[in-house]
Amino acid sequence: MLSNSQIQTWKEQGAVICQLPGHVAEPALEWLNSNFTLDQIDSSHLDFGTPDKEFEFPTFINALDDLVLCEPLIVAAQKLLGTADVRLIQADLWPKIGVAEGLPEAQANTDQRMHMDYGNNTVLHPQWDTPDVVAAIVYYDDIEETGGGTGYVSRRGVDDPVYQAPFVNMPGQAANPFFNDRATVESWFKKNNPRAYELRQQLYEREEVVQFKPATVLFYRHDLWHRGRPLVAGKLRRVHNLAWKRADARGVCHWNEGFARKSYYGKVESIIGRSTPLQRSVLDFPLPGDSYWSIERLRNVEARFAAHGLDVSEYLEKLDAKF
Ligand SMILES: O=C(O)CCC(=O)C(=O)O
Ligand SMILES: [Fe+2]
Repeated sequence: MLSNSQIQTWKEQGAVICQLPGHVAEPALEWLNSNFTLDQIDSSHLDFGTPDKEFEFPTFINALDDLVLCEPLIVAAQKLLGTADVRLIQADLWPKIGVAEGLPEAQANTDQRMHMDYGNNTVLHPQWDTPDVVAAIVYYDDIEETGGGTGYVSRRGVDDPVYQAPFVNMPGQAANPFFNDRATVESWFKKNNPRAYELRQQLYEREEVVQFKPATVLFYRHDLWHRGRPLVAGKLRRVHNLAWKRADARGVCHWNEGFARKSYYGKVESIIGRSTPLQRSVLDFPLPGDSYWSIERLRNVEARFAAHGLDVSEYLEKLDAKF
């Protein structure tokens, strides 16, 4: 899904846009177009994320869960992070609805402030040369109809003045108050930190906009300047926000609730059972050949999941290869 030059673009500039293969996106699109339309959703929910975490992975809607665990996305995350061992840390499907212009509310999500996402995903600070996380937005609608393309600012090399660490010139960092709304945030910076205000004005001037159609994917970094932009009033945009970390990343937190939490009813178990080893690995079920595995450990997970379709033969073969 990603060429070498696209991988380079992500590493150097912070973002790259591509298209999911049709056969991967089709079942999710069909499900969404029948079950997740304007008249079927709570139109009063205007914030990020699904209400009550309803569409956080695992949703037990196969078309959605299969998309989150599809191999092309995992392979892209592996390539971008430069490691075979990646973990899913976020997967949430959420609606954004266009609202008619009104007085801005400080925490409104409609016309977001420029920000980076690392702040509520890690207890540390990102380092540009060694990215730990790749985030993605999968779009299910057409910008021509809905508007609301994500805005982002490509990094222009190591000397780019807006990409000089530490990245604290944003709400919620270094004791700056947290507001979501652009107008509220920029009037605060203008008054309280004019230098940061000037820098942030450059971000808006340099903003590029993701032009999406159904199954477009924006891969971005948690240290990319970006923001959500207003939709056409009354229109619905549906997206999946996804993120993976390197298995050895320090400080990076899990966004979703623990994936095992809804076990016991056969649904989580069936995801383990029907997935491929690569798909399981993003849930921290070690890959075949991983030093974690022993005969005993394999027999135990087999006892737990064989009734749900887990076949451990590939893990056993790789285990034998070690001796
Ligand atoms: O809605 C979008 O296009 C981006 C949202 C975003 O960046 C966020 O909520 O952190
Ligand atoms: Fe964001």
